[in-house]
Amino acid sequence: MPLTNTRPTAQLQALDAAHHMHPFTANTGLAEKGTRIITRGDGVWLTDSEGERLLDAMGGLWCVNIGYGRERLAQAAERQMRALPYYNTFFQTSHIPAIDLAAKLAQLAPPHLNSVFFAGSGSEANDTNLRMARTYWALKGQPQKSTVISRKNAYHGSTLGAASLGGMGAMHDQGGLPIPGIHHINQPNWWLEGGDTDPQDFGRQRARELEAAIHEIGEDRVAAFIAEPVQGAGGVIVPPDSYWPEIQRICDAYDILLIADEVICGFGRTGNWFGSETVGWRPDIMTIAKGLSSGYQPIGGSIVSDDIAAVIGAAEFNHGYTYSGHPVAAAVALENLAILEEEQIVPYVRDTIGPYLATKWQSLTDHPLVGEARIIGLMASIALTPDKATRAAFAADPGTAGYICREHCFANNLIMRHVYDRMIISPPLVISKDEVDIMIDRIWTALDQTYQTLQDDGLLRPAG
Ligand code: PXG
Repeated sequence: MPLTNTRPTAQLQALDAAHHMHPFTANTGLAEKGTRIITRGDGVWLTDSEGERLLDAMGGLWCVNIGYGRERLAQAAERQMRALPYYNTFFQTSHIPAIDLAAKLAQLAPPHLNSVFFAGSGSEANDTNLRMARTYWALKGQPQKSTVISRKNAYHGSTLGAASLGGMGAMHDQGGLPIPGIHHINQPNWWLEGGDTDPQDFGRQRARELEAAIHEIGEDRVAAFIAEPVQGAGGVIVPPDSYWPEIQRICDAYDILLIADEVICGFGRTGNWFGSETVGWRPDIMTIAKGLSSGYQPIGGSIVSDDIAAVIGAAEFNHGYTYSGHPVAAAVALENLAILEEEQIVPYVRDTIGPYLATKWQSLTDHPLVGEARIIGLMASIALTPDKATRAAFAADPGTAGYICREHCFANNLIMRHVYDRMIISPPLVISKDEVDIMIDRIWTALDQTYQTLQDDGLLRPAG
């Protein structure tokens, strides 16, 4: 029996406002406005407590790759809960879902990555990676090789370690971050930071900042470089093509580990199983979460190279989470991977729906507000600008225009996010062509309305 909401929205909103602290939110302001309460999901569609249907162009939070409402995942969870709802893997025990999921991930991952350390989320997995990379070098007799290089505007999670690895200034400003031993280089965001430089030259320059940082810190003091194949939460920043091979060249030239954060890019998002394959990286560690279970259960992990597994395995790695490899989460993840394979969803993204969306996405640059449109697989972004020719920012505070656009999207029953003045999407991978058409239609409507609002409010002015 499907659950149906029978409670008044206002009552739910009041309880939410009184007791629920929302992540990344000014809760007092939200309490005054009231939350939109989501009650059901089916495919790419959500239903709210008023019975409105919304097209979820964000796939939840970049994670519902196989879409909402999959009965098979509910059944897998129920079966596993009845058989064994919980057991740990700490003290010489194991269980079937964790064993099968680790083996399946080893099969899906590049050939040299065959071992999995489970976590409950992407943040936890990146904390694991930080400790594992440093421990790896310490066990090899080089404890001073401990600095991890990352990028500004990267997102690697919200725990102390992961937020330090990330490059979000607003996060570092709160709680005394980053922790020591993390170094941030610039991101490959040509639209915002490329100036007059040719995009391909800019891509190479930004990659070579990694080499410069290694020289500055000293190769014998750098443990690893961590990066998303394509920055997601930073605004779906698809770098110029020249960027990725240069990063791989530099990682090969120096004795440092490459950690590919696949939390968003993994499990079909970019048209291959892993974003690393799409961008031609050969990582030593991959961070996974989100699409691993399509968000149906909280689970993450690190898939590591044979070399790292051998070195780390020789000693006791004093690290682990109560829910590492949780049997219900692992069983649900396995069912999710089975569906991704059976329905050939990864080739569908690469060969069918990705190219279909790409054409429509590029056409958004015909809108007067849209500067560049970038897309890779089924993650995409557009940059809003008051002047395309100069790639100008708005005179208003960054994010003002983006927020207005997001509000218009929401009012049109389309969930599309903004990162400052970039609009981003990451829809379920099962989205159909008809649904892409509806999504693009609603985006056009929201862009027209945004243009009108900006004009009415005198906000169409470029920054001086
Ligand atoms: N790495 C990447 C690349 C991510 O995108 C994490 C790690 C952390 O995963 P957990 O499971 O701990 O959340 C993420 C998460 C946003 C947003 O606003 C993005 C994420 C999380 C919350 C908000 O786009 N990505």
